[in-house]
Amino acid sequence: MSNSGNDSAETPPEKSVSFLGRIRSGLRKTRTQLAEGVGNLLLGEKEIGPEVLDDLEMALLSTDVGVATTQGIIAELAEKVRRSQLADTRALHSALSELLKQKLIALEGQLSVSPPGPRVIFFVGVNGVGKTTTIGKLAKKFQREGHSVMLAAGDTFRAAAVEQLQVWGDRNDVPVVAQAQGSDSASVVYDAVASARSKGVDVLLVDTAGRLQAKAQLMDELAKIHRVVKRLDADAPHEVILVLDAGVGQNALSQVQLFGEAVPLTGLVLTKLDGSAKAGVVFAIAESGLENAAKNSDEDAASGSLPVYFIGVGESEDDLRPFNAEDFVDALLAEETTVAE
Ligand SMILES: Nc1nc2c(ncn2[C@@H]2O[C@H](COP(=O)(O)OP(=O)(O)O)[C@@H](O)[C@H]2O)c(=O)[nH]1
Ligand SMILES: [Mg+2]
Repeated sequence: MSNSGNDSAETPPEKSVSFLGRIRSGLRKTRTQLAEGVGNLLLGEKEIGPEVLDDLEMALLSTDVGVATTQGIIAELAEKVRRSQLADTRALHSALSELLKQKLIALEGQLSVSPPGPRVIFFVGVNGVGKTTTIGKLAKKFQREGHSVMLAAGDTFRAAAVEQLQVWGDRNDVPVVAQAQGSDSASVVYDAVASARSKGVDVLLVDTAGRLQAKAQLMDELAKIHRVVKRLDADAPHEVILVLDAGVGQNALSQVQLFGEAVPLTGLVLTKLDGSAKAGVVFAIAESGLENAAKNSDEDAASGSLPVYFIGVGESEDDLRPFNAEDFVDALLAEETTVAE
């Protein structure tokens, strides 16, 4: 965990209510999708009939939890039922909640930006998933926490992409290193790392292009940026974060595979959960046992899993939330009546 004292100091008790409220409203579509199988578990303390687990199975599958994970969960619950460990549907609901939380614990992780800086953080991913938006949200968050931030406009393919970052940087007083559209993005990023080092910036957030149509070229470009940055700092990039749009469901796994072949991924951000009923993909990500490229070999890593650092549950700045297994599952399984929207 981070040792910056700010975090806890600025967390008034009521914040946790709105904090959960936002995640809950962000996961509404998936919760509704699940409700057919899960919701009726809570309609009183009913006996567990044979159709209950079938409905639950269908509900999990329909939110992209994935076949293997779903079957594992159903089998474990069925076993508890067989051993008469679950008195009624409400007990089944708690057991389900526990199981789901256990599955997601390994995905929790804290994005560290502690000194010595600059921490160089790459954002990669397909066009339109939310890379630039996420960079903007995180830049503000880091600033609020007292860190100096710089941005690198590494998506040089579209003029609009460079402008989007520059305009955003101007408005928020965050320096942006950019060159004209079409310039070599590795050279933009190299300049940015050099500048961040000379200015003693704490965090450098690097935007990159995501044209999947030009796949080979895109992957070469990412690999090149990665290589070039190492000439200035052998430890950089300190993080390579793949941004995924939750709306693609299980397809997210092939994007992890694809980008992971070009650059060693150290974390994920899952955006647009609010627009999707497929939030179950988080379980598929956990199940697939994706490894954190930075933690394969060494140190204190309790879990070598690729962490989900943040989830996006809406367009506003407050809608980018650290991923927490307990909050996430509670929001997914919450009773609709208790949910403040
Ligand atoms: N609803 C919703 N929209 C999001 C979220 N994250 C990003 N977006 C939107 O997705 C669109 C594409 O984002 P952008 O950052 O430009 O994607 P990029 O091409 O990967 O840089 C923008 O309209 C964002 O506002 C989210 O968590 N929820
Ligand atoms: Mg962008």
